[in-house]
Amino acid sequence: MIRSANLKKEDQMEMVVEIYDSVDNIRSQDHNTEPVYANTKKTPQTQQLVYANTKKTPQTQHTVGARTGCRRLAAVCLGLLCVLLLTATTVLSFKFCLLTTDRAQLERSYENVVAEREQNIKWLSEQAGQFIWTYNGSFYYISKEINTWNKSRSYCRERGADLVIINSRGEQDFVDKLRNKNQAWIGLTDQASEGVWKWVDDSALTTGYWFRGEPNDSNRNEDCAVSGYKEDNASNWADSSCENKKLWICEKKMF
Ligand SMILES: [Ca+2]
Ligand SMILES: [Ca+2]
Ligand SMILES: [Ca+2]
Repeated sequence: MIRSANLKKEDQMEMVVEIYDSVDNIRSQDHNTEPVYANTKKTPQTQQLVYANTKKTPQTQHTVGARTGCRRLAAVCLGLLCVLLLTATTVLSFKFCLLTTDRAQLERSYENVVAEREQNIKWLSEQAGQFIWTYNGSFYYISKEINTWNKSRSYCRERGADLVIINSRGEQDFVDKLRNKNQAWIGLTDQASEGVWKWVDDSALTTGYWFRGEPNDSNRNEDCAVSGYKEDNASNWADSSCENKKLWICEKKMF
């Protein structure tokens, strides 16, 4: 009887080992498969032995589930990272396009400045030998002869300049020194419309330094402005006949 009992116990152990192997194989193929003992015909004691002798405990099942969750989390994180990279690439590409556009505009501006500088240098070269005065970013030329207002202006324009436009008290003081107590034409006229004084760049007169009583359009024939009508007076402009002959002052803006 004892031998028979031992044999049965050995049989039981062999069955346990077989079941253990089967469970391992099935779980290795599919982690979601229910425990094998559920489909076996073994007794509860055998099932307990199966669990007791196999390394796949419920804790191991939780570990497998946790690993699956980690993989899914990693996949989600990788997807988010891809989206972030794509967004960053798009934003950087857009900014690169803007920078490229700004650089092209800067290059065009630089080319314009260089062209203007070369033009000014050419103008200065053409004026070499003549007496050139500078003030506040402009070059000035005071004539050594006299002429009518229109011919004086033509002289300036033929040299890339124009009759002087006086924009400030400081520039008026500078012109006063330049003309050295002589009268000189300035770039101000009301030939286009009587009483409407405009500078030669077609801008309106805002601040004038007229001598008292001027402009008076004497004999209805005074449409050109002269500086130095009355010396020793800070306000010394007057209108005069454009056909009178006087010195003139050209201004060439550098900026
Ligand atoms: Ca000026
Ligand atoms: Ca007039
Ligand atoms: Ca007058």
